[in-house]
Amino acid sequence: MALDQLAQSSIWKALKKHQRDISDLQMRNLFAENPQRFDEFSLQWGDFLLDYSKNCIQSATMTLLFELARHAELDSCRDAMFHGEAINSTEGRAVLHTALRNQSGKPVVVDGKDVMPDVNHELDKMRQISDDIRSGRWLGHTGKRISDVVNIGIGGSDLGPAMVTGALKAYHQRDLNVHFVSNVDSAHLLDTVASLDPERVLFIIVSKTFTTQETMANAQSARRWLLQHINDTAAVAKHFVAVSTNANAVLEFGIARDNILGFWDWVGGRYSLWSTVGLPIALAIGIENFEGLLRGAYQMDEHFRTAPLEQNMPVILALLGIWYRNFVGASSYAVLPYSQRLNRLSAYLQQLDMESNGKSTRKNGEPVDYDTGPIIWGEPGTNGQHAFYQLIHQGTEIIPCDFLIAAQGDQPNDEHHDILTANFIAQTEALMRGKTEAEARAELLAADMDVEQQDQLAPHKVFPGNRPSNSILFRKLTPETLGSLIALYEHKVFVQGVIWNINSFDQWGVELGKQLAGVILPKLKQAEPVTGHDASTNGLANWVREMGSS
Ligand code: G6Q
Repeated sequence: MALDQLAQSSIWKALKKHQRDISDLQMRNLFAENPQRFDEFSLQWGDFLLDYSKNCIQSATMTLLFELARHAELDSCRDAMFHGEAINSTEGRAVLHTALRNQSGKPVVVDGKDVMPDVNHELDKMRQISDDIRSGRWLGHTGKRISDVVNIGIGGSDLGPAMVTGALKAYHQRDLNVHFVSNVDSAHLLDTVASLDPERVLFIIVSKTFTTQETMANAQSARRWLLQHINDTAAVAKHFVAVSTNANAVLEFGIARDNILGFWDWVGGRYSLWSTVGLPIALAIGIENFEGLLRGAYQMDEHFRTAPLEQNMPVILALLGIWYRNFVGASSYAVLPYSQRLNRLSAYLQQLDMESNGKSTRKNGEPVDYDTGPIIWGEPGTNGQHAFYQLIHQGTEIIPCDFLIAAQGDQPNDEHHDILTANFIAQTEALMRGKTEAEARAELLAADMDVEQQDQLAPHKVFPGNRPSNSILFRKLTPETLGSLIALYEHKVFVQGVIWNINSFDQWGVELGKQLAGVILPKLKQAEPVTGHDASTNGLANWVREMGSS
């Protein structure tokens, strides 16, 4: 297959050469020379605007990148995903999070069976539970209304729902609080339940496999906590629901069959917030708003599926990412939402992107000979401006950034939102323009500094500029726009995986640590010293055995 020789392909080589040819270009000059640059390198879609004009690119760059996407046969790979082919080759699974938000009324067939009736059935069950809890019809064991929901899950069973629930705080039902416990550190569960009334708590145990060590430990502890306060095992039926593909294990845990929501092996953990894993979201914002989230994602799916590559937002974002990773050599990528409520977006995208594309083996089992997924990181603006932006502006590495903001805040006439927006726009301008030595000197002169002081300070006040950013704007942070935004990144990650010819849907890299933790755990409690590992591992385990018990 052509992609197996990606780095030797003529299009790859053409991009390498092109990067060398344009490496001296300065974006500030490109803007000065071409007043149409914003029109040329921006895209409006629905309530979204993507401005990618502040990138170190020319139209020839994009032409070559689109050719790279065609070389990778992106169209047919995309269709294979939407049509339910087993594109997760190492696990022999289809990848169909798009079916969970399919609003077309058309069937989606996996192994000869339309999955949509099952998808809608589980959504109906979710609607029932969500409506019952929110309306107060569902009562706890002692007859009290549920006031607090504690979601227990980790990784894909935590990050997406936690991020979305936080982002849509404006849509929360006031008398129902939703909490998330993921870490096996008991502080997470204990701190969360400390102020809760057990008679009013509903625990959701979310685990695709229902075998994950951390989630099982937290679920058992939550059960014990409940039964310490309500001394009747029958209470579990009113205070626990589970979301899992492993119904037998859930039943064994003691959760009633009626309280189990299912999903399917063709939903990857980090792509599962659209499924019943989204129950805490539905509880927080109501099923209608949850459906709004699905609708927004569906609209982005349709855009991704049908728009020409040149006007396709996820494709453009993906190709720009490839440009910086493979041709400019950027090893990290910052996601900077100017929204406090999106404060978990970067953490969520870390998993989505790094677990999907942090791979060095191609689909055919051969090692890659090019870089793949970058390090994804970020924090909300403006906080980051007072912390790590220094390095983005004046550090030695190029860090491409996505800046995100809603045009409207939640409050009408909100001066804070104007300040937020001004900072957002100013940062992208500052990164692009930089500050020349002449400009720095002129400022110092205006501040009455003599030549000696100017000589001393000017080098520190120079900003190289030419630092790339995408600006992603949307009208308002609503369930619909958030759904579209998440789907945008999902498809971006997909496109990059296609070009890198890796399987974006497995995660073997998380297995080894899990295996070894299972071996070490019993040894921490054994009477005799730990041996049989390397000196460091033995030493750590033995130090903890000693210090932990004193
Ligand atoms: C996601 C990963 C991983 C997974 C967790 C939780 O794509 O597979 O983050 O979601 O390990 O797994 P369970 O849902 O099975 O507990």
